[in-house]
Amino acid sequence: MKAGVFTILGRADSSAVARVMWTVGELGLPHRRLDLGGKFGGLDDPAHRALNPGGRIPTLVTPGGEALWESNAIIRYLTCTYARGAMWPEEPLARAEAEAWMDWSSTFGGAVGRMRTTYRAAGATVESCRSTVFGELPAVRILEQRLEGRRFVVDDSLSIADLSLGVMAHRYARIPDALELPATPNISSWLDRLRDRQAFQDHVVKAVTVRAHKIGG
Ligand SMILES: N[C@@H](CCC(=O)N[C@@H](CS)C(=O)NCC(=O)O)C(=O)O
Repeated sequence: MKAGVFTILGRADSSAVARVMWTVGELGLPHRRLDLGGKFGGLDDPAHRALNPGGRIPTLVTPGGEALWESNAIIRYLTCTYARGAMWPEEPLARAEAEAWMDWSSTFGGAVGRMRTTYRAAGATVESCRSTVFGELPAVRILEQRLEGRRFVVDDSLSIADLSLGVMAHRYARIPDALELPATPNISSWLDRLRDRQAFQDHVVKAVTVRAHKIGG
């Protein structure tokens, strides 16, 4: 692996890769990304499996050659090392609070993922997918409520909680208007704050906004 540079293995339009790329961008770490997964394949290559036993993306290889996997674990490692006391809260209780939101991001991400799969299915119509999509809204309401009166998910500045939730929230915000989802002003304002950040633009907005989404494919 290249000296002095973090290597991220994974296609850019994966949500899990995007959140790690966003983190690396926020931290200003020298890095490169190599395509893997999706149409690029390679997940089950023995060389990749040796780095990442789970066989998914992303995989991070440090400048020292150590490999890490699971995006949230990678985010914790990078912020603990390079943003301790800032994006990675040092005080144990504050950190546990941020980590709870980080762990919960899989619940939120799962809900948004199921919404997307439902409305993007071939032949789906507003009528056919509405009740399934609306059935996933409780997770959205939890985040909306959490952001009431808050600029970021914990405290007043960007943390590991935002880094793990922001990509799927960006995807949620792109669900077509035709579905008439209830307004989520707190999530919208928070996403505006995230979009003001260059690293979010570079590694999330430009990377995962791959095509216009419409109902039925
Ligand atoms: N919990 C894992 C999820 C990893 C995961 O499922 N990644 C997806 C992309 S978001 C993947 O590897 N998909 C297979 C592929 O892209 O070929 C993480 O956060 O790193």
